[in-house]
Amino acid sequence: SDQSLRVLITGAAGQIAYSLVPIVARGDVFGREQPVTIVLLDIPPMAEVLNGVVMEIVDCAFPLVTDIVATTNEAEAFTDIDYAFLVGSMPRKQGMERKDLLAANVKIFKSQGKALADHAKPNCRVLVVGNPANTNALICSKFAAPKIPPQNITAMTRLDQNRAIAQVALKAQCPAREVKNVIIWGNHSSTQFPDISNATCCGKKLPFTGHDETFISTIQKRGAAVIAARKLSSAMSAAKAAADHMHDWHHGTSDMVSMGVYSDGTHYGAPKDVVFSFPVTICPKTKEYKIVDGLSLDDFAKEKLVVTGKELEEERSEALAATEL
Ligand code: NAX
Repeated sequence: SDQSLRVLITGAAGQIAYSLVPIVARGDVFGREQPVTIVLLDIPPMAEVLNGVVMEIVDCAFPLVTDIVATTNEAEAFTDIDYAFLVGSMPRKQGMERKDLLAANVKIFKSQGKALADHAKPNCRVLVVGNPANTNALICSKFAAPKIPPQNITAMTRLDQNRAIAQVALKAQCPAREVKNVIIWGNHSSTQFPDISNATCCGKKLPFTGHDETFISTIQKRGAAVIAARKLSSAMSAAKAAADHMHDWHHGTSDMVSMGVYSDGTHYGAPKDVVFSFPVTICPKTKEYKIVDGLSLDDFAKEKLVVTGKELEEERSEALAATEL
């Protein structure tokens, strides 16, 4: 169908993609009436696994899936796409330094940024999930520009937001849907600042607002806790969060949601030219997000934003060196 949206998922043979594909294919992201063409990209050693994933998607007989394209060729994968979930990245290998991992991954996003510029639709919207997500998104945007504006390339902090909402809901003994205005600031890393000082539950201020280091570190370390228990990193919850992020970007939302977005240096003292997680709202008509301004930050919060901003600047200089920018 002509109106089918072309949706790319990279890392398609991996575990997050395995949970994400059915959410997209059922219509939970782009709508129950919206046909989709699912485009899957992974690397050549994963071609056989990828083929198995395609067999399963076929076997689901999803009514909304117009076509399935599976490839290990970047140019083919990025051609004419409307939306991209960039999930694929290199996992940390034994003995690998954090720095080496960053260098390896930003090179993937340099190449995919170029592929976006060369092949994607100019109004394509991109969510980077693969870590280091914020810095990968920054590098991707530099190589996708000027054809794709940096505003169209975002990084995922929605899993952190959902984790924070869930913890608040547990503590307040209310349903998660009643918890609003939880904010994730900064980097998707252990320096992120999950901020509940503006949060509400059932329209009322929380009974336990204020900054709580135990809560903050629970959110910061939740990913590690899942790995320790499951022996695998978060996948179901990561896929759900990626779907939430794209759903809200596509449909708009008046709720405050957190997204890693290109920072122009004019909001909350966050550094310029990094991808920083801010609270945003999204206009349902234009599908453009707007950073929520005017929230007050106390000294504790300001200090947290400085720390996570500095980390993003450090990652940026390593990434620029690794991609020869
Ligand atoms: P998996 O290792 O299961 O899958 C990753 C897949 O990506 C593999 O099949 C691999 O072959 C593929 N891949 C590698 N290089 C590629 C390339 N250049 N092009 C296309 N595909 C490529 O990892 P999974 O558990 O699915 O996690 C994927 C990424 O998400 C990781 O980087 C992970 O750190 C990150 N996460 C980010 C989160 C966030 O909140 N932003 C949370 C969840 C997750 O940890």
